[in-house]
Amino acid sequence: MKKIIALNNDWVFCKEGVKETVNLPHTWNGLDGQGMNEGSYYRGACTYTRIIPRYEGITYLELKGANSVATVKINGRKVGTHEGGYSTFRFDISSFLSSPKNFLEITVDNSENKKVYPGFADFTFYGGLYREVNLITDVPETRFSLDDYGSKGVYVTAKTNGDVKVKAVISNYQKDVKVLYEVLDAEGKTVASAGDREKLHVDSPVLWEGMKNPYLYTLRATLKKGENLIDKVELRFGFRDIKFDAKEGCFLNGEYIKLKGVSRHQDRELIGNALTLAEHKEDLDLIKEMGANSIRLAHYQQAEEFYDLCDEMGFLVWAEIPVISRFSKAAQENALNQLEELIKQNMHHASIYAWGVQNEITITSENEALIEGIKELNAYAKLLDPARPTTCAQFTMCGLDSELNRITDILAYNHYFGWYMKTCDGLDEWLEKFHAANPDLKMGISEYGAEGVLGYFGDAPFQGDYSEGYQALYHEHYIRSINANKWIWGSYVWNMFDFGSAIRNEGGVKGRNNKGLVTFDRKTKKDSFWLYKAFWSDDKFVHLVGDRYPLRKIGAQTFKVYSNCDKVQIKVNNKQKTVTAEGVFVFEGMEIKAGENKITVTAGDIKETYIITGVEEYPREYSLPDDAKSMVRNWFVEKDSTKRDDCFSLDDTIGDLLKSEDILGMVGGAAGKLLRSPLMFAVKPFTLRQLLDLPIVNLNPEMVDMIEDYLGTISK
Ligand code: ADA
Repeated sequence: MKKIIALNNDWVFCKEGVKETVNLPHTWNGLDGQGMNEGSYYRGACTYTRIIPRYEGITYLELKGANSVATVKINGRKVGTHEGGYSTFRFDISSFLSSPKNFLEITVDNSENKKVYPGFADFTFYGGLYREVNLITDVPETRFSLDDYGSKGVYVTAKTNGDVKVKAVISNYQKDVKVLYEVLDAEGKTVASAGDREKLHVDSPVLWEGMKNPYLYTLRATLKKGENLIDKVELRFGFRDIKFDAKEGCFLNGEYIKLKGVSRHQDRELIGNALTLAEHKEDLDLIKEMGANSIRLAHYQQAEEFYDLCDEMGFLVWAEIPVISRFSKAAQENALNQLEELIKQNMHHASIYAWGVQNEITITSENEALIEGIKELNAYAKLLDPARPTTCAQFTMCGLDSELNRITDILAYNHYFGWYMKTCDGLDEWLEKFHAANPDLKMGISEYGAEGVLGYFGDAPFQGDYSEGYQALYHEHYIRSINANKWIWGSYVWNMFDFGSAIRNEGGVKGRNNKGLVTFDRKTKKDSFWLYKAFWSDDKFVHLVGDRYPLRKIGAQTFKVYSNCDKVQIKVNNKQKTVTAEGVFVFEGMEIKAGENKITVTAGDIKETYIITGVEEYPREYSLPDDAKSMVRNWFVEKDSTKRDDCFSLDDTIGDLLKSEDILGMVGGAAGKLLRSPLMFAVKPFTLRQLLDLPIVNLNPEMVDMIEDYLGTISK
């Protein structure tokens, strides 16, 4: 029988000639990947070395995640290379363990690599051996394959009628080896078994019903020689069925369910992606506390234990590969490989309801090769797992009539109306147009969010002030619009947690995307966290918006409370008011006096008390520092205005714009079509701005602003 030996301690880590002893999980970008340096973060090759003993028989080396290209050598001989930073992979090292002490060297490289996704994205590509490394010893000659894309060599799918389908890849099968499949219920009782038939049946199975009842069964696959057990694989799975309808939304086991979701990156302040079970668990507890029932695990495969916990807790998970931002033909093979690893390693998880094949892949261009590439990925996902829908996260500018909207089974859009674009109303206008144009498409919202940096506070938050107050207003708008449109099957806040993005320097914070509902260290829940809790959770509470800011201006003030109670009362000094509402309770005209003020918020038997101080003016530190003030621009848009001066704008003529291939590829939808049409030759002397004003173009003003932003990224 196989034995797993953890190899997590006492590695000698070497970066640019400097050596230190480290334990895994480990990344070398925990600090510099989060803006804690001058300039950029280290992207290059580093080595991890240690001695391993000789093992008799078949021995594998298993790496649960190495970002992003890893080359393994033993005693100086190359064992193999793995490309892609987020999946499990293994090498058979039996023939390399030649002496009692063997020198194992793993080179991990996170430098830019055109052949490996992700190439360009708004998150830090932390380098390192950031998950466990194991030795698998005593591997039997005949075994469930350890060579099938990092999987356990056994695949299971189940239907709500009790049918279970198993597929096993067995290495070196010999006739005297007996295969046995069994299904065990949650108490460990065998409820179905079959010889080497790959079909089993469980009578009246208990369904996996998301958070209502995340009931899991175990498939046990064993290999026996005579009475000797030689190999065993156990996979937990659930009986469940998920369906999507373009008008009615999502159904889990035939019952309507709105997917109330958040996205999650796998990193944390100071430690980067080198996470342990405790951090994974804490993230999930926070997500659960807020009342979400779904998680988009953006933008890549996450830790096995995270999917396990999602199965147990009942979250519905969107899992995806890092095919993001910029399509690369050179990386297509790697994309297919990462997809196969993701699916083969995870297809037993009841929580995973869809495979995501791309995110915002059209931000720099939309062309034939890209469409074909995404079609190929989609078809491959369907081939590997016909039972699960495929999905994708479209860039806001992807045209309503784009062919890309009709590739995956379901789809979703990322929208930042009200953040990268001035007002939230753009969302409602877009939703209406989209649904009218595509009543048959099953559409969700894969991302939406606004920055909320702790410390900034004012009485009238506005777009671009980076305050939690504006972030909360933005989310108030979105959650209401999402709830008002039943046809939207689900949505994902971008993001549950602030995360590392070394390319960023925004809102006075370096190296971080501040769109989290909870801070990077997980210690502070921003106001928006409580807003979602008010709409999504049944666990009763009241939260005074801005309660961490102890100063208020003297005079009549408006207070806001988020709560999931029906009726909330506020008492400011001696004056009290009661409001009945859903989620958001607004109390106008509450008098604040100089000095100390006592505020009490009550709903039923819940009572919270706050002391605030009345002041003439808010201190300077309550607002964005002057040197951090600038227009909010999307993360991939050139922010340096002097550089932007050399770039195109809406005021360039069509004739000049048409000379640039980049521009032709970049402007999608109606405007793109228009640009490519022969009609353009007639209008060469006109500026793009004049053209976009034509009624036939019918773009909302926010989209026009965005086009201007993109043009500003292309040098003339
Ligand atoms: C994109 C992208 C995300 C995210 C977001 C943002 O939409 O898909 O990775 O970082 O931008 O915050 O701007």
